[in-house]
Amino acid sequence: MRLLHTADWQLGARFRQFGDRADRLRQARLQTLERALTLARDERVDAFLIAGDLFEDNYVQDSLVFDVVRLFKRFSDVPIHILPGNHDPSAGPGSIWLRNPFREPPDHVKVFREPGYEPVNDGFVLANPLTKKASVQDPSYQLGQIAADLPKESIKVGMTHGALAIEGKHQPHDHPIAPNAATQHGLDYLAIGHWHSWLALDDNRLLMPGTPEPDQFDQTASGYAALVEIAGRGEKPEITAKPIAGLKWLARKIDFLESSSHHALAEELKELTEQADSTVIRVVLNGTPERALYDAIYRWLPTRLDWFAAAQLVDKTDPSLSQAELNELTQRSPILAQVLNDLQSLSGGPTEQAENREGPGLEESLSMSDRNRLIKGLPIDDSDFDEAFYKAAHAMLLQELARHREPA
Ligand SMILES: [Mn+2]
Repeated sequence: MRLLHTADWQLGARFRQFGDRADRLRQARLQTLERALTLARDERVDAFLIAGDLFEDNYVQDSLVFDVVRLFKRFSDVPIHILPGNHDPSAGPGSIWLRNPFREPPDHVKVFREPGYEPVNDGFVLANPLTKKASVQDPSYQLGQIAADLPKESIKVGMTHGALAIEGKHQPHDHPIAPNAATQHGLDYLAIGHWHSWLALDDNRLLMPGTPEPDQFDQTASGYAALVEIAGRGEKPEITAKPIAGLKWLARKIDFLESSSHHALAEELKELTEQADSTVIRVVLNGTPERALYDAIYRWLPTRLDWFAAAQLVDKTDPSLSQAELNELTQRSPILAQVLNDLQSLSGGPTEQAENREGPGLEESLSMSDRNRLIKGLPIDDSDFDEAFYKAAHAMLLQELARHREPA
């Protein structure tokens, strides 16, 4: 038996964080679905499995639902088996599977609205759909009961949807599936969906293939469909991860604590030019930039990000302290003034001259030899304490002061 196992397409996902590019991301998912169906046809699989969450929710537009069925109709030689998941459950208001055109789907499209099974080649696909968003029941349990009524010697592939019941990694009401559910219920293979990264368990008899199109920046192991071959009853399934994603999601940052950070990003964005149309990018701005640099970044970066399929600019900067604010702070605290001065001096930068200041005067700056004398004998490994280290410490202290400044 040969299968192409997919899950978690989340068609119609809103992607609100990407503004007017959200539609580009939704379109990409339909294109990937078409690629996956083409792969299924080329590989001559016995069934194309969708193990839950084909749709984002039961409120997606009818036009999308019709587009999907129109696409399926172009692959009438590929048997398609659909399991309602927690995002698109088989019951409840607006259920896609009770709406047209899924109410009466094309002949080669099987929607498991109820628990049941379907003969496939020399075996069976057994399915237990989800009827609601949340449950503490293990949805694989029912598969064991269905399997018990089928011929002992036939290949049995289960299909359901939920979290893997791994200690500390799941919520109890998230349809928890036992990590050894396939062997426990006498299944040759258990095709599930729910989490968005590839995860195989139970001696490769249980697989969560992850979402075929990434939808997070920190996601690892998404963007695959699983080609599964089962030679016979009891044989170990042979699983191949087939990359099918159309878009790559990259997270980058500018850290204003590092003076060359924005140059490095500019360079990297240039190198990505050719892939920009197939890349979703997020740039996070961190640290306390000087006003002029900050403004310069905003004149350049948003336009540059427009080249990408979709982009997100996340500004986590703290505006830096003005000189007046800094004077005010250091005059109130001579110790703070001294620390800033010492850090500045140790980083090789110019220090404030005591005579130029009002209020309590500064002592002379700490020199490297003073510093060495002070920390001698302390259990400190100072091999990394170079000028750059003190420069960063100085910048971090200013940043902290800016973050905690009193509101004007
Ligand atoms: Mn799910």
